[in-house]
Formats: sequence, C-alpha cells, structure tokens
Amino acid sequence: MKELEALLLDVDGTLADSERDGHRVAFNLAFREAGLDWAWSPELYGELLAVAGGKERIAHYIERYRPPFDPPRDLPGFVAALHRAKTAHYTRMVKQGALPLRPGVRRLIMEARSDGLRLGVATTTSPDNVEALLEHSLAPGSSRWFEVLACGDVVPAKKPAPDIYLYALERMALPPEACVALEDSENGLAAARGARIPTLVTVSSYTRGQRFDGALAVLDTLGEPARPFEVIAGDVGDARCVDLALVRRLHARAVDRQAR
Ligand code: XBP
Ligand code: MG
Repeated sequence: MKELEALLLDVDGTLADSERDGHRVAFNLAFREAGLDWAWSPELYGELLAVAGGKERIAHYIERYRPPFDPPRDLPGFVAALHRAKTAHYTRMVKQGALPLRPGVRRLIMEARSDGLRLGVATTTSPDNVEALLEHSLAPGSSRWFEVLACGDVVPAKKPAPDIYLYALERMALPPEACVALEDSENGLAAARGARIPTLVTVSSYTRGQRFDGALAVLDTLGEPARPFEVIAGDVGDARCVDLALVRRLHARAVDRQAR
C-alpha cells in the first residue's frame, strides 16, 4: 500500500480565512483607487468566488454584472493593472498581520516538518500573496519549507480544473496516491479529486454550505487539542483535531479503497 509522502496545501480559505476580510477588501481598495465606484459586498463576493482567480473574477464581474464603466480598448491590460493594484493592497494587509493562520494549520505543518513529510502548495492565488502569507503569518523563511509553490497563472486552467495539482505532483515527482490535499472549497476539492489526490476539507466562512462528495472528511477546522474540530461529514473516529496520525489513517483508508 502506498505510504503517505506529502501534504499539498491550498491557501485561501485553508491556511487562512482570507477571502471576506482580505482579498475582498483589497479588490475594493483597488477599485476606489482607480476611480471606479465598484464595491463588492460580502454577499456579492460570495457569488463571485465561484470564479477562481482574481483577474478572471474581475472580468466575470464586468461581463456578468455590467457595472457603469467605459471599457478601455485594452480591457485585459486594464484588468491586469487593476489586479496588480489589488495584490499590492492584499500583500500589504498580510504584512500588517491582518491574515492569521486558521486553527491547527501551524501545528500540522510543524508536525509534518518534524516527521519529514514533504510539503507543497497548490493554489489559484498569486505568488506574491502566497509568499507574503507564509513569510508573515507562518514564519520568516517558511516559503522554503515547501518543495513547490504552485500558484495562479503557472497553469492554463485554474481550479476546479486539476491543472495546478497535476503541476505540483509533476514538480514533486509524486503519484497522487502518495499525497493528501487540504482544501476548503468545492472548486478546490474538484481540482484535487480531478488529479486523483485524496482530499481533506476544512470549510471556510464562505464554503460551509457547499457539497464535498468524495472528501476524506469535512471538518470546520483542523482543530487544536484545546479546541476540537466539528465533524461535518466523514468518519474520524474519536479524533479531536487533525494530526498526522489522523491524516495517515484517512489516507490509508482511501488508498485501500482505491486498490479494491
Ligand atoms: C482562491 C482564489 C484566488 C483568491 C484571490 O485561491 O480563487 O483567486 O480568491 O487571489 P485558493 P488572486 O483557494 O486556490 O488558494 O486575486 O491572486 O487570484
Ligand atoms: Mg481555497
């Protein structure tokens, strides 16, 4: 049976609950700076999150919601410039400590490191955002703990397409059955499952109501010994928080099922 060799971690919603009070605020700051009276409410942003990728999300908003606006001749260039401004706002917020890690994330990453488990990141978000979050919310230099930071535009198709996970597997030279992915959204689960990677879900503030069929288990967070997780779906026995022993049990069960 294939042993667990690596954890592949999603970023937004998984490492940090970064969408509502992070990315959404950064988008609105960039819109205001550009003289646009676009303001994405938490509710509207929840709808827009169906589209992965900040540039794609802005383009979708323009096309689908038709805000008052004279589109420039070079619309892709305009969207890219707006997105660069948004990323600058977001990374500044991260560096100011606005985006703490979710419960259990630091504990699990440190346990994986001391156990010699390999680590990778597979995310739709931009590289600058990942670097800032790891360096300022996890630990200085921690981006080097990950063998691959598979981010954003490095692949043609974003989540729910499996491309970003296939890219990470290829760069790590690992088969999917040697890994467990950690995700927060149905788009992310679809991407990881599309790459045939067993996937554990910890829902975020926007994704609790989504469907997670095929996940190893669905939890509200990774939990801490003093703050146990809530089990939303799946059988995790009497575990109270996600540690490597639980990840290995869930992984072994999934690989065993796939082998049958
Ligand atoms: C979440 C996303 C990203 C972020 C915004 O990524 O879909 O687009 O919402 O970041 P994941 P960018 O859950 O895969 O980490 O503006 O840099 O895209
Ligand atoms: Mg996510």
